[in-house]
Amino acid sequence: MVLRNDLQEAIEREEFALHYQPLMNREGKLAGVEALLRWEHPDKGFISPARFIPLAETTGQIIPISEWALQRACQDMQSLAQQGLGKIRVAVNLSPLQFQRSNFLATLRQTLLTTGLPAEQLSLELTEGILTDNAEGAIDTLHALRSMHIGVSIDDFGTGYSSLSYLKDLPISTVKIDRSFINELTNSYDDAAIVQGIISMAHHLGLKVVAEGVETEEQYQRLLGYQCDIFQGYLLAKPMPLEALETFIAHLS
Ligand code: G
Ligand code: G
Ligand code: MN
Ligand code: NA
Repeated sequence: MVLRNDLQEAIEREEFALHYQPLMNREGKLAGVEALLRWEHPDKGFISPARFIPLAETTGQIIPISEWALQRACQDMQSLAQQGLGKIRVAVNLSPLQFQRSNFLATLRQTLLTTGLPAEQLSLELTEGILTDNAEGAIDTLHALRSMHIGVSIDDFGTGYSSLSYLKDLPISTVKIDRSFINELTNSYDDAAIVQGIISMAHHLGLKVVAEGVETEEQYQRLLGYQCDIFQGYLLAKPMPLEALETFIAHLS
């Protein structure tokens, strides 16, 4: 079990790392990367964010962790650019607490300023819950992000209670279909219908669609047929440290 004190030590000792998972477009070119937090505990080894983010949310420790992650992701993209590997777009996951803080936008602006990362290279992943909790405040924040040219994706799409219809008035750019639907795509008519429906409706609303958790060639081919825009999953590439990402990008033709 992960304890608050362990987490405090991890923050102080900077035991966190970011791994990056490539997202590929329909032409097989790199569309961007998703930054995924990792905790490298000295005794317990690697601990998944799924195991410590819920605790960090309740203690508020998510705030320094998130600020570190955002800063790191921006710095890492700048480092890729400086090495001539291109202006790579990075998606950072946001926690509800972070998004709802009154100084969220100010912190974000400050991070872009200090790292020098162009805002167009940053996108943020939010879950549906963030938007339904405090709808009015959330919509204002989304408009501010759009005016800054920061992209916004709805993560884990399809697992919440809301429908695509609520997206029509929100200034977002992308939906990411939850990997549970992709997982069953080729075994379940229901899941196949849901995936096709999401893609078709999202396109009518002018949104791009990412399929996450693409693990098999069969799933990939189906999604291509359904006109999905962007693909993420172990079939294409696993999350990897920055050095491995550099090699990955350098070997793309
Ligand atoms: O990489 P992995 O499958 O272990 O991620 C598990 C969960 O942790 C995912 O839901 C992912 O969105 C979340 N996550 C990964 N990195 C971050 C981060 O930097 N901040 C927040 N808030 N969540 C993250
Ligand atoms: O909630 P979110 O979508 O941010 O979570 C992303 C998580 O999904 C990361 O922890 C990442 O490691 C994981 N992931 C990425 N690709 C795949 C995949 O193809 N299969 C599975 N099972 N997990 C994946
Ligand atoms: Mn995500
Ligand atoms: Na997801």
